[in-house]
Amino acid sequence: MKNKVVITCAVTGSIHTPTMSPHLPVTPDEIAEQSIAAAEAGAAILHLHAREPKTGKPSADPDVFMAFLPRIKQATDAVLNISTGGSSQMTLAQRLAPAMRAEPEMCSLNMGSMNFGIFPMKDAYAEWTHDWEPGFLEATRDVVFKNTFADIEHILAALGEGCGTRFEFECYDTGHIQTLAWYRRQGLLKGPLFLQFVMGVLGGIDAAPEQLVHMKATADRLLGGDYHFSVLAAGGRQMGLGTMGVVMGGNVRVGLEDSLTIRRGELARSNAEQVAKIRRIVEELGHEIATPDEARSLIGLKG
Ligand code: KMH
Ligand code: ZN
Repeated sequence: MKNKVVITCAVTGSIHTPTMSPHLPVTPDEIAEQSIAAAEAGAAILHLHAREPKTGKPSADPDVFMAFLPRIKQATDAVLNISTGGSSQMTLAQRLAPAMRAEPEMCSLNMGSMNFGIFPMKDAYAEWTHDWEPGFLEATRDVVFKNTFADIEHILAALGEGCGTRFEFECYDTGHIQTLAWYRRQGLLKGPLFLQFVMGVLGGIDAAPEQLVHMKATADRLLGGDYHFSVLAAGGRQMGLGTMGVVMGGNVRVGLEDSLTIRRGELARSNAEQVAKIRRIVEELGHEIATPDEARSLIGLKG
């Protein structure tokens, strides 16, 4: 029997800037409100970052996370998934601090080091950062989003073994699936694994249907049946490739972290609007969406 479809909503992220959309949640209140509405609209999993309330700059401060996590937990039963990617400008210790404090059911785990191209968004960054950090964006051209084997093992030990957290394995290219399969063969990972195919980040695989077929074929070959996948396509391919992933038997991630629009040329007014749209598509295709508890049992979360 086909599993129900797990919708993840990535609520704010660290890539988009407040100058790109007035609807991007920035303060703890805004993040909490939009997360709760996204869960009510059908998101079983909420993937969460934090931002400095005044500037909107990505924040790794556990206190900022704790200003919205308990509120979301109290108002919904959604799975809370805390980013360990943070932003490519943070150290690993900074990236892990919020999750080490919250000990969530789920965290992201980025499966390889890479270039991470945010410099094409230069106008929005110029407008946003001019007061607090001139030259910020140009400097990111020389930054590696660092996720070495040692980093991955550290996260698995600290959060996986230490806290019973399970992971959204972020795979930005087929090589990341090979790394995941290697750790599985070493006995460091217990299935079923939950893979997020991250498509369309400059530096990773591009967001094209052929590439999604290739990612899925690679995962099938290297992981057998011991995994579930979800599709995240950055920017304008979000809904199209997400839908294709569902048709291929997978799950889907939406949210303003990954795309600011609801359709070409039109800003989404909220995360919930994107969740509601993908939910309509999923249901029109004849699938049911998973509740948070159904997502927990699919992924083997501690609950
Ligand atoms: N920003 C996305 C492309 C993370 O938070 O660990 C990937 C992401 C990384 O969600
Ligand atoms: Zn993220």
